[in-house]
Amino acid sequence: MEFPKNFTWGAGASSYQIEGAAYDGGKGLSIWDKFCKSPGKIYKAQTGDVACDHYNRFLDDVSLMKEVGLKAYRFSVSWPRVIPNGYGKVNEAGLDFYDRLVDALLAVNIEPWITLYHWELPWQLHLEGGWLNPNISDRFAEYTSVVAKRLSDRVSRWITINEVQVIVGLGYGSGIHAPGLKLSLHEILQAGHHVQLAHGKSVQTLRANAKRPVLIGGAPVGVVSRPNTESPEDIEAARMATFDVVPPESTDPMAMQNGIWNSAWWMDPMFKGEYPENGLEAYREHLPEMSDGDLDIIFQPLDFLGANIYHGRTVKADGNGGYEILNMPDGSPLTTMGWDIVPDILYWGSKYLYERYGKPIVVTENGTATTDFPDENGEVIDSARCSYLKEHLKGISRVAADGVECMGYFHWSIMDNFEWDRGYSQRFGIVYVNYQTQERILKQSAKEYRDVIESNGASLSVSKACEV
Ligand code: GCO
Repeated sequence: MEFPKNFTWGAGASSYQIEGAAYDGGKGLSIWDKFCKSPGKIYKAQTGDVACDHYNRFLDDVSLMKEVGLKAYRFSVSWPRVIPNGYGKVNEAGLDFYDRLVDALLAVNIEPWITLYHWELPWQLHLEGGWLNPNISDRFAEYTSVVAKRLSDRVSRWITINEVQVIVGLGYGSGIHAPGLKLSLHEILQAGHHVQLAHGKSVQTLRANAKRPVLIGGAPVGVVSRPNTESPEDIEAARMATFDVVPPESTDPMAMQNGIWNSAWWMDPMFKGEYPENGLEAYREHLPEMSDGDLDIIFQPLDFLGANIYHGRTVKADGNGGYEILNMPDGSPLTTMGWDIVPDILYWGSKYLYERYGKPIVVTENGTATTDFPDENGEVIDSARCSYLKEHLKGISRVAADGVECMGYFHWSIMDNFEWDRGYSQRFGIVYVNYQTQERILKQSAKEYRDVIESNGASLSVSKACEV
């Protein structure tokens, strides 16, 4: 099993999901603070108020990361912790927190990878129209400059915005996520266009303020397909499905939120400087307003494509030059989120994304929720996650052998955390968190991941799925 030299082995988490201290240290409110208090929105009315208390325990958590052998840690900065209202006055205590976190990571040779936006929109900005307000991209650039000025002397890996599809699809479309809006497709696409502009301006700001050479990427969710067989026809069908943009009235099972759940509409502007033809056609009645020059702002030079890939559809050629989406066979494995487990999706996803966009691939998220609990010895034997991890990593090794530039892999997540509308019901961590005591336990998967990292992937060739 071969992985590139200097491959970045990491794990990730996001601010609202782990930090807690929602009302401490001068932090302002975010749309998630408010949304979690609205009845009926979150599983058992749970909130991120305390979460993993990472804000107070980050030093211990960094020690755990060291124990796992991580080379890199991807975390997000909370916009309202740094700028409570979203613009204007900066909260020094908030910046200090990230400053100390960065120092703690560097002290043990873990490279910080910062995501500037993982869904914590300051509440004040929401009141002013949120992502629908055309000003928001300038607000985001201003916030970017505050963070960059403070941290870019030590941080050189940056991701602007996490998963635009989720921000607008679940936040402004289905209302499942904060701020819980159910808007028209036109408004969803308008908000999305502003997210894209914010991305572009943020990249410009990072490059202008960086105190050392930086690598910058975006992390849209990689909604990808895999071929049913490796026939050229099926491979082409899955490629086509991966970059299709379906019309709002489509019955495609993955076309949630009127079809915003796709890759090309969101990735083409960032990585190619244009909206895709098939999207302009599919959305022709709903297109966002754009100004001349918007696409030039959105299309900034990027150093890598961050792909968040957890699962995928299986597709075959339909015999007429099109594709057909297949149901998984009865009894196929599912995560506790109900997501199909199809390990070769990292192979196919990375391959298709690299072919189209030509950027080195960083898998910025991949992982599974499973049912984990400490046994009588206090150990958490998460065999399903061990298998998931190893089988998915094989896809990266294979695609790297095909010549795709693979820069890194970040397992989601370093620790169990607040899974948005699902509250604490879903455990994604390689570290178990007891939310009553805040005790952490390294799961079996963390130990096996340590072996993978130490051997730069060679341990994956050992056939045992999970050593107990
Ligand atoms: C996402 C988010 C994460 C989630 C993870 C599991 O990809 O949806 O980036 O915050 O926790 O994906 O759903």
